[in-house]
Amino acid sequence: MDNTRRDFIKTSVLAAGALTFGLPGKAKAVSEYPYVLPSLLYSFNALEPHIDALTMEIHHDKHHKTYIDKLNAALEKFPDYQTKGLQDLFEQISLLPDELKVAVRNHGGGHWNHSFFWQLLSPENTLPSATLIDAFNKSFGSMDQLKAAMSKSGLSVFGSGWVWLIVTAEKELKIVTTSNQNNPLMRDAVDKGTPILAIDVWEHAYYLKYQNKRNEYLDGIWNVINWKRVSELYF
Ligand code: MN3
Repeated sequence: MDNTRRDFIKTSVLAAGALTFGLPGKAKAVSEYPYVLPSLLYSFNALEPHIDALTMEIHHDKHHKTYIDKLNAALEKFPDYQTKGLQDLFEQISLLPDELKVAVRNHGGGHWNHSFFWQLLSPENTLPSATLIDAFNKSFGSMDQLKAAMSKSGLSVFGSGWVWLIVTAEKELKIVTTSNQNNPLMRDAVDKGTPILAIDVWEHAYYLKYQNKRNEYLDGIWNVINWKRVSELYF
């Protein structure tokens, strides 16, 4: 592939990503049925040494792919729900037929959460916008305190789950956690809101490199957060 073509694809993926997630309040579905695995915007080894290449490869190509395959398989039996976006399905999750409800929660959540997470990582050095830094200062005291509080919350998740930074209905920043592949967009979430940052704290996200030391993974990941993307999601 020549560079022009590669740049075109990269730009298209970025544009699709922007459309996909939109901005708080008007976020759209991650893509449409049948769902497909989104490409990463960086290579598997780009986040070394903080996240190792083999973890990225297995996490993206196997774990994320499996969520998509199982979500598609479940939706195959429910044509009426195939045309709804994933976020619509999250919004009405407790009203869905039982079999679909479980699949949307686990595999739909898995697909959305990972598609979101990949965009929030970058090998490049990025900084939050002045607006976002202001918001961090107001809500948490400083950006360092935001990071420390989010790492601490991530450490507190028992078993598998996620730590999120969300914008609440009151337009406030809040750190929340979810278990498994639940997310703050789901109708029955304890803390609802629009995510602008997420960290996967499932063992599959860090075990090969960090083993039981989730705290070290949660320290290291701050080196590869895509603050430019987080800033775009916040307004
Ligand atoms: Mn994961």
